[in-house]
Formats: sequence, C-alpha cells, structure tokens
Amino acid sequence: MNFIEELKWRNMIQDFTPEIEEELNNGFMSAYVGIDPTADSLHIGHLVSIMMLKHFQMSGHKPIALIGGATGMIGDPSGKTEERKLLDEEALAHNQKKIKKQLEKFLSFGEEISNSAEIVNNYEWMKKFSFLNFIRDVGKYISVNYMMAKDSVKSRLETGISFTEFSYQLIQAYDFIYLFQEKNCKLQMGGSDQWGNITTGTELIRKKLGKKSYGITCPLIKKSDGGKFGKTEKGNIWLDAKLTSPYWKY
Ligand code: 383
Repeated sequence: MNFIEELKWRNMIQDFTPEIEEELNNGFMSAYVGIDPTADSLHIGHLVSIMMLKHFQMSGHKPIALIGGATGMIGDPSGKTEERKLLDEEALAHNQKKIKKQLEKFLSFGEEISNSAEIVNNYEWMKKFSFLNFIRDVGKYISVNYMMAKDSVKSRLETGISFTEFSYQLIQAYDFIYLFQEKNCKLQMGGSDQWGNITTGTELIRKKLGKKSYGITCPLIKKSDGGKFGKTEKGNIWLDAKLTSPYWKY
C-alpha cells in the first residue's frame, strides 16, 4: 500500500511539506502524532489523526503516538480564541492513563512485528529540562518574529496570549527534534490546526541540525456549524462508548 496515495483518495491530506513522497519511497520511516491529555477520552477529531497513523503502519512504517504529559500542562493555543485553564496534575495523570488505553485499541503493538507501534510521553524528556537550558538550546534558534507569524499567536495578538501559551510551539518543536534524534522520526502528522507547530519543528531541525524533516496534516472534522470539535467545545463526539453511544455515533 502506498501511504500518500491511500490518504489522497480518502481526502485525508490538507497540507504536506515538499519531498515527503520521495522520502517515503526511499523506504522505512517513523512518524508521530501528538495528543495532549486534556480530557479523559479521545474524540472524533483525534480519530482522523489516529487513522493516519494506522494507515502509516499498514503501509509498513512505524507509528509513534505521543502523549503530551508536558504540553498538556501548558495548553496549545492553536485554534483557541481564549487562554486555557491549567489542569491539575491529578487530572492529567488520570487522562493520560485513559488515553493510552484507547490508543492501544487502534494501533498494532508487539515484538513480533518489525513496525510495532510505540507510545511515548514528552514529560519523560521535558521533566529534566531546566528553563535556562531550554531557552539557550531551543529558544535561540527560533525568532520571536517567526513565532508571532503563526496563526495560533497572530489571532491572539489583540485579545492577548500568555508567555506560557506563546512558548507552546517551542515545546512541540523540541519534541520533534528529540524524536528525530532519538528515534530517527522524520515525519510529524496531525490535524490542519497543527501545521504551525509542526513547521516550527521542521524549522528547528533545519536550523539546529541542518537536516530535513517532514509534516503532513489532515483536514479537521468540523461540527455542522463549521466550528472545531475539541474537548473544551460543546457537542463533542467521544470515542469512549460510555460518553457517546456507538449507536448514536453511527
Ligand atoms: C503535543 C506535543 C507534540 C505534538 C503534538 C502535541 C499535541 C498538539 C495538540 N493536538 C490536539 C490535541 O491534543 O494540541 N499540540 O487534542 C489534536 N490532536 C489530533 C490532531 C488534531 C489536534 O491530538 O487536529 C485533532 O487530533 O492533530 O487538534 O510534540
């Protein structure tokens, strides 16, 4: 199965960085999708990204699902018009456990397969990072001008954005360079709301390592009123059968 062809006929591609097709044709790759544990169930919006990982695995490649234990503590401003409330540690820990279980239902794990799925948590590498080291090792490569040009920030310049949410894209960019170096993961995927964060990552990898990395985004599933589905939005369709009945969903 050809991964890009498969996504194309399903209308699952919104944007992609140049030369990803060639890179995929060169052979085995790893790709990741990140999910912040801001609720205790995945929803219909996550499903498309998870399906990208699933098709990626069925094409012979290795999928990595990242649980954002660290980024979940910050809150992604992408697609959000207002500053988010910080979640407490107890809720985050509970959500991570539940989401991990749900993810395990979609992807194939096991030592017997060479492209077994993997779940990682960015809290593992972010917890050791000091603020000073972070702004020296990561912040120095990306200009504030570049960060401000992202939709997620630009759309908030009038209403305001905290330094906390402003920094979010740098943490996601660091995850990408970390997985690039540690797991040879050269591709990040996600919904179209993630394009800005993904390209901050490819930019960091280009500037810091002088290497090429790639991104693919899928269209977002929208509600009938055109609004985004999200955990904090009303009218959500959850993947947990206890929260949204499968019959209703069908
Ligand atoms: C965190 C760290 C990374 C890479 C990604 C992340 C999470 C990302 C995010 N994603 C959304 C979420 O967590 O906020 N910054 O709910 C959603 N995704 C996927 C998809 C989607 C996005 O998990 O468009 C819908 O499901 O990308 O909104 O290193």
